[in-house]
Amino acid sequence: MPRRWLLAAALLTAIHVHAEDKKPDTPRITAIAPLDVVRGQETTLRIRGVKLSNATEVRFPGALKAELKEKKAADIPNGLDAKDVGDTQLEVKLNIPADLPAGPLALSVVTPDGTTASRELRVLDATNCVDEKEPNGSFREAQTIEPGKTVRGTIKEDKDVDVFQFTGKSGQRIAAEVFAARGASLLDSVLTLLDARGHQLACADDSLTHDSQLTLTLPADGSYFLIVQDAHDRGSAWHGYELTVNATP
Ligand SMILES: [Ca+2]
Ligand SMILES: [Ca+2]
Repeated sequence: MPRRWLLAAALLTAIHVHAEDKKPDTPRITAIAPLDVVRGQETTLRIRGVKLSNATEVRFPGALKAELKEKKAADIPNGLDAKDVGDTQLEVKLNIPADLPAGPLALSVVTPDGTTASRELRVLDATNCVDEKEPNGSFREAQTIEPGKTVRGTIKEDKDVDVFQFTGKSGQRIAAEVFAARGASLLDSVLTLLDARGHQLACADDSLTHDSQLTLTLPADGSYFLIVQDAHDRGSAWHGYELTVNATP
């Protein structure tokens, strides 16, 4: 795929320092995959962090119960440090009730060394979301999406680039947003909007913490591309995101 703009974006990208509180001896959640759950579905969640290997429970509010299936050492994604991203992971199964309200859902992990601070998942409605379909790493393979829906995707490996295509109209106002760093993802997103010929119209990096948000009034009727990538070209199963695109006439 044409990558000239990617090089430019990489050169313009600042190096970020994640200034989190990192007490090494405190149990802590560093990432959850996926970032969201869908109402009415059985879900397998993977939770990674620091000092989770003796976890006894993954705790949700109310009557929601999770079954702890597995505890093991976690692979360290390339270029990342176990002190930052944790070295243990859990797998839990849970059924998401169909009547659970859409929105944030907090969870924490209980261990003999203490309970982690809570992290939030998002509860989505199946009618409003669509899963990313690989391969979607080039303009030719772009995944067609509909404004108004949320795409659940992952920058699954180093240099993974996810390309989405939508049809827009001249004068339409587009608002596109990535949700990742504000949730429990390791992704530091960059979001780029291009026209049908591959010319860059807008690019956003850290709009809402490390998450990207852009708005633009479309200049013409036709196809447009949205590209999600990591600011440091890193990727793993823990680099999940939600991409939401809204269009107003
Ligand atoms: Ca992907
Ligand atoms: Ca970013």
